[in-house]
Amino acid sequence: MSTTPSSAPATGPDPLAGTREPTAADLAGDAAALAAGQLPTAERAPGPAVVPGAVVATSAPGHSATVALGDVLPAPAHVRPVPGADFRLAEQTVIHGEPAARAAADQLAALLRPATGFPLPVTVGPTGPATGAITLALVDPDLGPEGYRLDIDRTGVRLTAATPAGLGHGVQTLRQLLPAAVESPTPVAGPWVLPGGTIADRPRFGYRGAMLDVARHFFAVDEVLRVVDHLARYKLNHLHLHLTDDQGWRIAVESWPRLTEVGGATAVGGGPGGWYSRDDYRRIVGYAAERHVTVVPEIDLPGHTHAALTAYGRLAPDGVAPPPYTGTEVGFSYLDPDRELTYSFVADVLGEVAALTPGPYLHIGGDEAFKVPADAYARFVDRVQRIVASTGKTVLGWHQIAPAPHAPGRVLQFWGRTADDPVVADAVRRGARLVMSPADRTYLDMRYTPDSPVGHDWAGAIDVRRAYDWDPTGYLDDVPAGAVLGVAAPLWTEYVTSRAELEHMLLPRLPAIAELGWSPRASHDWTGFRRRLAAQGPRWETAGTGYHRCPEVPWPVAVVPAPRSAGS
Ligand code: TNX
Repeated sequence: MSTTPSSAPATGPDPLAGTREPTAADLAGDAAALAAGQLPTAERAPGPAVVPGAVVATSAPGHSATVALGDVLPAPAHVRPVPGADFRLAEQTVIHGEPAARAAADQLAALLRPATGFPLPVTVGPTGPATGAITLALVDPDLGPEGYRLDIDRTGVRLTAATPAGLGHGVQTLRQLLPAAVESPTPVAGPWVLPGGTIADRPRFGYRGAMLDVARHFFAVDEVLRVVDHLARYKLNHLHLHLTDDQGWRIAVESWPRLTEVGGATAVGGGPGGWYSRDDYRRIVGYAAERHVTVVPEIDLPGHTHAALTAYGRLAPDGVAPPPYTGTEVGFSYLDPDRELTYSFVADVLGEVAALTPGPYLHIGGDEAFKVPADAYARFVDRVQRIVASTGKTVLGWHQIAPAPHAPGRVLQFWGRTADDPVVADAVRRGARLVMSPADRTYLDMRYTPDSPVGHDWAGAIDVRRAYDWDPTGYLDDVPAGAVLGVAAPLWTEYVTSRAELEHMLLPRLPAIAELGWSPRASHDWTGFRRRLAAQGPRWETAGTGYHRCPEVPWPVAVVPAPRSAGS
């Protein structure tokens, strides 16, 4: 097998030689979709968007060329293709893992079985078959807590990492190295060829995430799990859940039951709302953890608390419970920072949420508390930061918490739009670190273009190139690169009401953020990214995932894989 020392130069997307450019037919297909003037089928209809009989090309067995080794999104750090060393998955292929790699081996088998129809038995033990196997092993190849290495040759595939998370990311790479038909929920014809060579990969940043606002509109557990799947596919490792806001309180708190019973009963526009029981939340957290995604729960304080006040009038500054709020204004509600009841409430809520959350962070919001004077606000944040510390968690908050005193480890989520933010720079000098979510680049609730059917526009339109073409460590002045923990893309849901709309807003911008978070800066390249992104379209369509077929990406014409026949 070839070797790639971890010191090999970052080749980024350059080794993508051999991948096809869009053909005239592809571009004609795009034009036709755009001329239709509305969301293409893939965006409107969750569920398999490409079905036999649809107006798309049908492939014979041998449905597509082998994927090039570097055609992975996010772009891997080191790629060394070896021509002629492809491995072909077959009926007899075995997936073998040492005991600690069992979960990743099972996950890989579960991803590959539906489309291939192969049994892909998982065997566990110290050493696997010498040939014809995909072998997963936990070794220490100096690839860090999330890195992995993949060696593919004619005799087999070897995936190694130092941690289960690294193996999980390697599994996602293997999935992308197979043809798009691998996303089919039912067996389709092969061949199932993995390109030969070596990938040695690790992330640029440790925090790569997305936020889902389940407060403005509620999303059921299954919808959240689908979002986790989208994150895991692109190696994003944090799901921030915005659990509370003026329009709804979505997480059960046993010591304050009316928060959900009353505060969870509505949503923007007056819909029925909804909330997660403790078991629902545990299910989300557990499903995410299996995919190496850490859930970051946000309880937005002291503003954005109207739903809590509807449930418990005694928390309201005037002691009177207001009626529910179903509009989209911000900044009018607050908990009184000068009352002790406020802090016993906050301690109860944060204590329960911390106990349910295995991850290290508690997000305390802190944005848009316009009615609270600056000095009272800073005192409030200081005290809440101490409450978070007493739960054993680390504070994350929107960057408005910057003026408060430093708390050990605290992280500010920057959602501003200007490079010059002396208050944030000062907080960084006092020890804070940053997650970058600049609104004009990462806000997935913004429209793609001014005439998009869904979304806000206060931070401008964000097309996929705008989401991609910036640098998380280059955005803010006077902040050292080492203070940036990573990047995250918030999806606020004032105007997002369904799974179809969620996926329309997430895809294809989420992979742009994922690549900023994972890939080496030296590999940043719009042309290569857009070509690799285009190749995700057929994958989403085959998997029944909606996405926005934005015009700046050369989406290929959808291809229906032929059903599997005996021996294919
Ligand atoms: C600002 S960004 C907010 C949210 C809104 C969002 C809409 C932030 C921390 N606060 O309350 O939903 O704009 O884009």
